[in-house]
Amino acid sequence: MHCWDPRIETMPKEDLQKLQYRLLKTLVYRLYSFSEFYHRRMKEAGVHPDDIRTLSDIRLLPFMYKHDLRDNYPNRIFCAPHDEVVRYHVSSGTTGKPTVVGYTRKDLDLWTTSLARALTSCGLGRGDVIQVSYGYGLFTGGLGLHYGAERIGAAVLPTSVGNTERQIELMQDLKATAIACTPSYLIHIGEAAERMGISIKNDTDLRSAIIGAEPWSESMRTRIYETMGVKAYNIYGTSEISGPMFSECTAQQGIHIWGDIAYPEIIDPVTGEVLESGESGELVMTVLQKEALPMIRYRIGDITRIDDEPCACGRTHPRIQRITGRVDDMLIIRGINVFPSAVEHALLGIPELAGHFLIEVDRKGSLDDMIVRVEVAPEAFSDRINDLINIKKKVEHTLKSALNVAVVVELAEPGSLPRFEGKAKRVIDRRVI
Ligand code: ADP
Ligand code: K
Ligand code: ZN
Repeated sequence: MHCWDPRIETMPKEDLQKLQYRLLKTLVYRLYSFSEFYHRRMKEAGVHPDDIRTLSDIRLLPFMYKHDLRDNYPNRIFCAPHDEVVRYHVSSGTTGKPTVVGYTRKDLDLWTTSLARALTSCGLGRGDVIQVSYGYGLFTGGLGLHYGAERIGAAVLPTSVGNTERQIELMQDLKATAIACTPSYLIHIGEAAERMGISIKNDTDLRSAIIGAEPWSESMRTRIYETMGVKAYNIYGTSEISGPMFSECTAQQGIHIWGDIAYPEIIDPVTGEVLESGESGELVMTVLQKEALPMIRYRIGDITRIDDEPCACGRTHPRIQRITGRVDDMLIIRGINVFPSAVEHALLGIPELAGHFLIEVDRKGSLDDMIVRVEVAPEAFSDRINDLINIKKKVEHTLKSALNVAVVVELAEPGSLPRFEGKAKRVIDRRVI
């Protein structure tokens, strides 16, 4: 086994837990003293830093939610002085307002360190050429993987998403050995290569793929290996904890969560009770050393379980298993998080619409397609095709800028979409992964 930081990665469990306790204690004291937000939260929950006497006392601390970030838009929850923040990322919003995350130098360094360990654990290092085909920009995927790959001494090919044929040419010309992207984009690249008469398996040096940002399955792993000759590794993270941070190792038996960086818990999403190790529930993360935007017991909303047994690779840090679902209605479209409530919010601002809508998600070929059917208001409905085309364009434009993902809009006649008496069922997801 080759580790990025053997001392930390193979540290005895008891030592790791002691380290986690020390980091937690420091974090809680710091936030209680310096963050108005956390101070108030802890007071409301009736907990004082002195009450944290063991690692499992973490469960005395209150949860944090995505809406805590939105409610404090853009950065009122930040805990570092303004001039110590050196990077922002922004993820798509739920009710109009996006969530902004920020990093100090140390935060960026820890994020990169986390990815350096992860990429090394997938067998990558010096001499590898890693094509980063995650989006660069406000999304955390591109820049995150970029710096992680540089840190381990690999060469980075920063292609970002799109322009697929050129990606394939560059992959061949520069002999990329690994690619980081969403699983659906990887399959799309495989299909595009086939159309170009190029076999990824035989005509390129690509051997590994670091894929995540959306759910995928063991059968996709097999399909990717059989059709492209590429070993796929699962990578996981969310912008609130920094971005993509943790991945599988070569043993491929779950995603190692570096214990000195984050402390994962699994809770019952209804009662908030912490579940026994091995039970499936909602993942809650505490990022132990973050400065600009510390997250304590952040309710990510993903469903998984923790495996604390020793890993075949020799690393001692716990693993989470594949994400099996979400506790909320968040959809992931081409790696981008989309909340139906954000669609609703955006549509409300368009006077030509009646407020009824239906989201249909499908996978055409390998990429997700999202169709939003909207009902035109009776007074705006017209026989003139031009009027309707204009409404459609306006809705598409509004949704694209609200959600950061291209959406096909189909207009429906007044009164034609389903009405609901109870809870509206506004999403039909036909994707099978
Ligand atoms: P990212 O940059 O990782 O996409 P976001 O904050 O935009 O960060 O999205 C995070 C969400 O994406 C997670 O809460 C989860 O629902 C989903 N996600 C990320 N990685 C995976 C993965 N490997 N498997 C399943 N879902 C994932
Ligand atoms: K995502
Ligand atoms: Zn392992």
